[in-house]
Amino acid sequence: MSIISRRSFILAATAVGAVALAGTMAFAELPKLAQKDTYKVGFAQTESNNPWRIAQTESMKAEAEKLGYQFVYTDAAGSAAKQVADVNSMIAQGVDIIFLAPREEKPLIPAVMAAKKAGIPVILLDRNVDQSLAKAGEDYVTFIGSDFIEEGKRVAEWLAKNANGKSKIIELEGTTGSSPANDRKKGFDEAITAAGGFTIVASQTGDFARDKGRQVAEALLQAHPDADVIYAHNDEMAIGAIAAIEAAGKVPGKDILVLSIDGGKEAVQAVVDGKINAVVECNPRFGPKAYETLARYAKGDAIEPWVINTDKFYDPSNAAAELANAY
Ligand code: GYE
Repeated sequence: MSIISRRSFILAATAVGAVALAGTMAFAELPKLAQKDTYKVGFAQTESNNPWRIAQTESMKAEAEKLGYQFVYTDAAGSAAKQVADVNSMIAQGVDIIFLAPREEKPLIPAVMAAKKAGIPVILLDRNVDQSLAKAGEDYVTFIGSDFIEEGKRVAEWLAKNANGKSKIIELEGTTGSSPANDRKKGFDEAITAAGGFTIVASQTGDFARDKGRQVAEALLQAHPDADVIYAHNDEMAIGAIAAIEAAGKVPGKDILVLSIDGGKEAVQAVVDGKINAVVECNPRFGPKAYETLARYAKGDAIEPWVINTDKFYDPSNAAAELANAY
């Protein structure tokens, strides 16, 4: 190679390298958010089939209105594929930021990556994505939500103290592949195994839905007539399970203990009525925290990878007093 051609080779190689580097850097970097008086914010909801989801949407919408932000809302009606399409349509509409409640941990990864590629920051709300496929601070800004492992653990700890000899558990799991279902199971199963003396006789998904929860509880109560505890990953399935227990001629809360997570008004009332024994709240009022995080991010603050919501706990000792505050 002559000196000249060698030099131009090095120059060319450097130029290629710089382009490649710029390419990876652009891809590796989280999209920024400008500080503005108003924003066009997208909220991609998973479904609207329960009071928890309705309270969450209400909170996101009301707070956006209060701040004078434009609110672009989609409801995926229980379909991860629709939710991916919803996020793509928000990208096409040029929203400033997307709040995404990923229905399941893996199928929403392409949506997170598409927004990132389009230069639109994403904040995950209430559910998380698979941590081996996308990361806070790299692919999305942060995850705002409860500690689901802790929620499951709190249910197990209450049961270990208050079981009074009851020990055969039917577990009604949330939506398969969703972070709250995975983590509420993990937290509960580990803590109940550690407590000792309990058996999970069956564990099956009720998809976080009332009617599915009732049907699954009905079938599992028939298959396991000696079951004396039902742990449901959310209120809707717990309320469905109450109907199944009554249909089986048993008394919910007495013959069969019922434990739940969410803490909506109907469930807290069921605690007052003695049909549910204990509920861990999962706070759905995300609005204030969501937009406060948006503002901090726009200001250039370093955002923690997980903005944790704190949850209350309801049992017969406080349910009547707390009823008015439940959503
Ligand atoms: O418990 C349930 C809802 O993702 C934490 O999803 C949320 C859960 C909540 O449909 O009721």
